[in-house]
Amino acid sequence: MSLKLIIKDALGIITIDREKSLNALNKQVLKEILKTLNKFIKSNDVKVIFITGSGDKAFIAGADIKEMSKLDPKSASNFVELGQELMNTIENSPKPVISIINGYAFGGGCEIALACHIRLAGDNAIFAQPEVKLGLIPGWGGTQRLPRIVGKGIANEMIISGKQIDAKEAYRVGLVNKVYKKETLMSEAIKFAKNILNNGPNAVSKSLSLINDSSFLKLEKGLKKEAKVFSSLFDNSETKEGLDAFLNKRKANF
Ligand code: DAK
Repeated sequence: MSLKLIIKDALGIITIDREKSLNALNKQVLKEILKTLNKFIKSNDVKVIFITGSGDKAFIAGADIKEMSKLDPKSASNFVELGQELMNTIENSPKPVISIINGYAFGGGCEIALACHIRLAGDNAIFAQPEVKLGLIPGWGGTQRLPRIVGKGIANEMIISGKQIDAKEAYRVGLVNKVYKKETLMSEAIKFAKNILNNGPNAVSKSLSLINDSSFLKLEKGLKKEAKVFSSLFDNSETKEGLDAFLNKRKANF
């Protein structure tokens, strides 16, 4: 097993445990993350999911270049499918998936972070899409998700130069939601997650799904869908509980 897993207080934490290779992603790790993610998505004990890397140097230094150097077109296609299935599973997860970026987030590592709903970084985090330096292009969604998050100009710059940006710059361009001191990153991330855990899980899940839809739906269609989902909530016990709790000045029991 290349992962360390913890479930505590409704938080499922996936830690990639390949510190010596800076948590680089080989086929085995991709399969294990995908399997765990699907397990956490089904589990009643998990409401928010974290993905992070072990050690204090790297989140994920990209795809495992040693393994990748042996790929041929057929095995490369297999590798891309597995990677894209993982990124899509993260992005479409009905439970929030948050990347806790504790160091280098390069190539496929940056792409995992991009697929997550929220990115929290330590002040030592460094981001890059350096594939062009290897004669490659981002293959797990970097060319599609990065411009949607930071805009085309910054995405063009990062992808065709392969340059590194630090946590401060990543925050400035909107690549990460928050930057914390590296020593307090995990404790701050847990506090951050508690704000989500207190809310109605169905409302959280429906919101994530509609926000995802906004990437490809025309505004008019997106608004219609939002109105439909909004109305459907009035048949839902979670919504009734939330409204009743407010009116009776008590904490909602979701
Ligand atoms: N893969 C394998 N091993 C890696 C690695 C990686 N990506 N990154 C680092 N390591 C290993 C190093 O080889 C070294 O191992 P030993 O020599 O000790 O055995 C160990 O981790 C420590 O690394 P360094 O000695 O280099 O540490 P430094 O602090 O000096 O430098 C660094 C840290 C992150 C700046 C440097 O390690 C670095 O530049 N690493 C490579 C980063 C990189 O280029 N990552 C992007 C990879 S490309 C695909 C779709 C997507 C992708 C692939 C295929 N399909 C469509 C098929 C994704 C591609 C990528 O992610």
